[in-house]
Amino acid sequence: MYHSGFVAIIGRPNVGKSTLMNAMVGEKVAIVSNRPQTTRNRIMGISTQKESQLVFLDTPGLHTPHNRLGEYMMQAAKEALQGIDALVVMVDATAVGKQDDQIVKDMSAYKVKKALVLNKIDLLRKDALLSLIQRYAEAGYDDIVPISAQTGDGIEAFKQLLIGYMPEGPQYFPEDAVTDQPERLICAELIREKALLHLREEVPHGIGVEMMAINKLSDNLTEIHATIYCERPAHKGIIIGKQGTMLKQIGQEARADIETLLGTHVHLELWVKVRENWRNRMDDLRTLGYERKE
Ligand SMILES: Nc1nc2c(ncn2[C@@H]2O[C@H](COP(=O)(O)OP(=O)(O)O)[C@@H](O)[C@H]2O)c(=O)[nH]1
Ligand SMILES: [Mg+2]
Repeated sequence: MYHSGFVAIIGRPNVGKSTLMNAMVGEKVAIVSNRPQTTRNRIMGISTQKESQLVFLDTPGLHTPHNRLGEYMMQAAKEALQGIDALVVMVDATAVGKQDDQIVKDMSAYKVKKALVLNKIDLLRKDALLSLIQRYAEAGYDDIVPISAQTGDGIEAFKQLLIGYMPEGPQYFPEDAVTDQPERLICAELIREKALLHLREEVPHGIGVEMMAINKLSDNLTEIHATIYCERPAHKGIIIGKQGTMLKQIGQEARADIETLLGTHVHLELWVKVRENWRNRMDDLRTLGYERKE
């Protein structure tokens, strides 16, 4: 008997949804950063066992959109909820607030198996954890599960719990599949992750990465050309940095991750261009990979 199904991970930005999915999959399929709204697409992560397959849907954090990119992101989060077999609602156990309570409440109406995950317990005192479990005891979830997605604490047990939620079903994806994201999109995301890591304040939110070319020069060498878009001329200077130091740093770190992903040496060329207001322009959203899939 094979068990399988789709599991959506929902919560506000920055609670650790993408970190959890990567931990479940055992590979980095979604980028992670301490900036809200790091994840912009619905990203699938697949975990295959001998007698089961879990297909996770990582989603952009639930927030109030301020531009078309934000609207696209919320649409992606909503669509992830269609046809799922289980729902994981996640809160950051160190920073629970009204927004979380609202999401926990809204999602309790879904008629599927539901787990409420309290993440980041590596940062939490025991008594604080216990009072949090009490706070949500009557919220209508099948299980309340404390974990640390980052250290891996509780992850294996949680995976077994989710497998128990799954109905009988087929193996949806080949056993070596880890994501539905094309390689070129993951490369673009890894570059964006490094930019998020190093850039301050409002610059990161306005960044988009377009892959211009991926050329396999040999079995052991891939050449990649990519453009980082930003919304203001002043941001371009910040991204490039003094004598190009910032761009060099972003490029070096992205290259290391891309080499792991592709399993070849990588020659990475980065450009920076200004595209004002791209987050509100449909054609720009499309070029940067934020496109409705139907
Ligand atoms: N200490 C700690 N940090 C975590 C944990 N899970 C995620 N984080 C951090 O929280 C931030 C947001 O994580 P991310 O997965 O991008 O959150 P998302 O926006 O919900 O997808 C990142 O800096 C992560 O490294 C955890 O269990 N413990
Ligand atoms: Mg995320």
